Formats: sequence, structure tokens, C-alpha cells
Amino acid sequence: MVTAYIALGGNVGDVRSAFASGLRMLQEHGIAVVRISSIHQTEALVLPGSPPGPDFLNAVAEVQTDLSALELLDILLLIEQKHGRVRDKRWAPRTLDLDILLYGDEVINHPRLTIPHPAMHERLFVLIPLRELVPDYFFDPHSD
Ligand code: A4P
Ligand code: MG
Repeated sequence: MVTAYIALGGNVGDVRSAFASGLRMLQEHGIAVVRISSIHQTEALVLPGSPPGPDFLNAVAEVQTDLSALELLDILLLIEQKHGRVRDKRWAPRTLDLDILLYGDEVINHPRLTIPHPAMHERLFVLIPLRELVPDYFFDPHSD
């Protein structure tokens, strides 16, 4: 059994309902949702030069699964699709975005999957909810 952390994000429609049904669908696929952070309203990070988008809601879920990281990714993509996510532009507004932040302590560099998530360390909308669940993950013994 591996403990993984999944980032939830959305900025279109009823995002709280999308989070709730997304988590329910994870459970239906045999992925145990152990804990969920609080939900944070965050300013949309947009690509340079793009107009500002609507605010996001963001949260992080701790899950436990026997699935491989790629199998987990496929289920996340399926759940995103079921929530009507249309992949058009990169970083376009979305109903439900599910990213794998951490999968145990594995480092994965696969064409379809990079873990730890390559941008997580620079995104407060990921770090703040993740820290609620794993306060010591970024513990720096040299800081005060
Ligand atoms: N992929 C690779 N690694 C992973 C991983 N660790 N977890 C691949 C999930 N997927 C991973 O993702 C494209 C492909 O990335 C997947 O098919 C998978 O094979 P996508 O979800 O289709 O693309 P995307 O989300 O539009 O692009 P990208 O670059 O993943 O965007 P991000 O990084 O998800 O950022 N502002 C706020 N405030 N809050 C947000 O949540 N999110 C984004 C999207 C932009 N601005 C935001 C937020
Ligand atoms: Mg994504």
C-alpha cells in the first residue's frame, strides 16, 4: 500500500461539488481517501501574457492505494473527463484538475508522469494545503 498526495483544483462551475464527487469516484475505484485538507480560494496562476482567470479552489487529498503511479494517473484522467474537462489550451480554466504530487517517496520520470510534481515547490496553492496534511515534509533542519 502506498500513500500518495493528490492536488485538486478547479475554477469553473460548482468546484466544491466537483471535489466531492471526484473524491467519491476515487473511492469507487478502490482508492482510499484518508484525509483532505481545507479548501482554499486562490488567485489563478496564468501563463505570462494571458488575461487573469477566475479564482481557483485548491485542496490536497491523502490517499492510499495498491495501484501503480501510472494506474493512479489513468484513473485521475478518467475522473477529470467525467467532470466534463475539455483539454484545449494549456492552463485553461477547468472544472476539475487532479495532479499527483507525491507517490510514496518515489521519484518518477516517465513521459506521462513526473513525480514529485515538477511545479509543486513553487506553488503556494499546493504547498499550503499539503502542509496541513504533512507539516514536516519540507522541514529544513537549518531554518529556525
Ligand atoms: N503529468 C505529468 N506529471 C503529472 C503528475 N504528477 N500528475 C501529465 C498529473 N499529471 C501529470 O496534464 C497534462 C499531462 O501531464 C497529463 O496528461 C499527465 O500525463 P493536464 O492536466 O492535461 O494539463 P494542465 O493541467 O492543463 O497543464 P499543467 O501544466 O499540468 O498545468 P497545471 O500545472 O496543472 O496547472 N492557479 C491556481 N490558483 N490553482 C491551480 O490549481 N492550476 C493550473 C494548471 C494553472 N493555474 C492555477 C492552477
Ligand atoms: Mg493537471
